[in-house]
Amino acid sequence: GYSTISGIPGVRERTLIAVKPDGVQRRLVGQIMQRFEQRGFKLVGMKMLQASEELLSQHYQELSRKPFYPTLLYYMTSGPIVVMVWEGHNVVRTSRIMVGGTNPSEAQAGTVRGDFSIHISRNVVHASDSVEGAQREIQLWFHRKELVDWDCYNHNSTYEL
Ligand code: IDP
Repeated sequence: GYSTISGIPGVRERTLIAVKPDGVQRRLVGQIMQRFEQRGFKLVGMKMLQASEELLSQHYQELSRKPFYPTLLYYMTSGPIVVMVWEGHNVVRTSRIMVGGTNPSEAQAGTVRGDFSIHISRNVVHASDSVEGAQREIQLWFHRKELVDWDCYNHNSTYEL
C-alpha cells in the first residue's frame, strides 16, 4: 500500500500540467498525456474546462504587468483546456524539462514545445515552475476531492523501494 512508498523522498511531489487551447484544438491531448504516462508519472487528477478570466488572472498573477498579459488571458480563455495533476519523484523539475523552454523556437527537440510548436504565444502546454507554485496552482484549479490517491501496483518497476 501507499504507506510503504511514502517514505521515498519526493515521490509524492505533484505538479500541474495544462494543455492550452491551441493544444486541445490541435488534438494533442493524448500525445502529451502519453509522454507523462510513459515516463512513469502517475495521473492523480484531470478535467476539461473553459477557464474564466478570473481563474486565469489568479493563475498568471505574477505576469499581470507584462505587455503580453491581456492577449495571454484572451488566448487562454478562448477555448477549452485540459488540466492535469501528475505525481512522482521530482515531477516539477522533470516536467519542465519534458515541456521545454517557454519560447518554442528555442525549445529543445524532444520536448513537448520543441516538437509541437513554433510561437511563444501558442506554446501548447503549461507546467508549474516550482514545488510551491505547483501547490498553489493545484489548489487553484482542483478541489481536494477531485484528486485521486491510488496505488500503482508495479510501483517498484519505477522506483527502488
Ligand atoms: P512558462 O509557461 O514557460 O512558465 P511564463 O514566463 O510563466 O512561461 O509565461 C507564461 C505564458 O505566457 C507562456 O507559456 C506563454 O504562453 C506566455 N508568454 C510568456 N512570455 C511571452 C512573450 O514574451 N510573448 C507572448 N507570450 C508570452
